[in-house]
Amino acid sequence: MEWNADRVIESFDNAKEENVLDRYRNGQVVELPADHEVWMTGDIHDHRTNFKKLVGAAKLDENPTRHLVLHELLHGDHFDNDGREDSWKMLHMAAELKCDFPDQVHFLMANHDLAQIHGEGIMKAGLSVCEAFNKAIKRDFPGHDMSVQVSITEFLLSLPLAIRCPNGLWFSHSLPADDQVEGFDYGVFERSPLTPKDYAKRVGPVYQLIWGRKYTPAGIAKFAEKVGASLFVTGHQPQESGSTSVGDQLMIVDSSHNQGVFLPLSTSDTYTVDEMQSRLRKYVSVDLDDS
Ligand SMILES: [Mn+2]
Repeated sequence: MEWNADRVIESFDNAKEENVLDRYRNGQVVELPADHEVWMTGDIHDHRTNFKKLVGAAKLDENPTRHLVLHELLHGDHFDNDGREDSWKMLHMAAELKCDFPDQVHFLMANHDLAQIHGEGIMKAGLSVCEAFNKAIKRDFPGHDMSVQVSITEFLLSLPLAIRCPNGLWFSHSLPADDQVEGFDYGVFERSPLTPKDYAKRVGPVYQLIWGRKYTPAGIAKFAEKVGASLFVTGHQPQESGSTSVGDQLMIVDSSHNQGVFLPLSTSDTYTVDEMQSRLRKYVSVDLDDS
């Protein structure tokens, strides 16, 4: 397939604008209105079937008060024989979806986005996932790869950090580790624009939020108090069965494989973790024909 660099760049630029101008965005947080519906997902990692099922089942055009939360779309396993990985296409589909439904599609920044922005970091099977990603852009946009890469970087930099709902629900890619909750720079959620210091490895609040892994119910409770939330849904930690809960305030969901799940919720009802558990939907239960 022949790709037109100008058109792809235009999509990323427009989606970036929509992210920045999101009518529900306040600083780095998207604040969803009451009595709406929100479908929280886990990391997608270029799982194209799950993405198609999700978008098909959501029927955003027929459900104007339904929101879709997307994160960590890039870096999957569609490699060609030369090690080029083309999840830029997934990102592009998501960017176009944001342009089509700017008030209903919302992103969360994830650690793979940050790695791609910095062009470094994550290795998979001895290969740099960022390099493999850039190599596919070079393959698909000969002579224009740098400008496509820049538009992707700018799009990724425009992603908000968190989404919150009137019922105390909070969505982010991950949460800060226990030992970072106390010293965490909570001002990052109101700050705009963010600075390189915010993204800094290990010490920046963006990094700490989206890379965090070691948290316990006690640390989560403290973070909840700090941000005024009561219940969290995140991704980031792979879940073979699709999901897991941590204590009574956190559900982790994964959308990157066949047993993956997503979580339809109301922005106003209150839930326990068990109630959220019972609302999980497996992608295998969704017919592709729904789309
Ligand atoms: Mn992650």
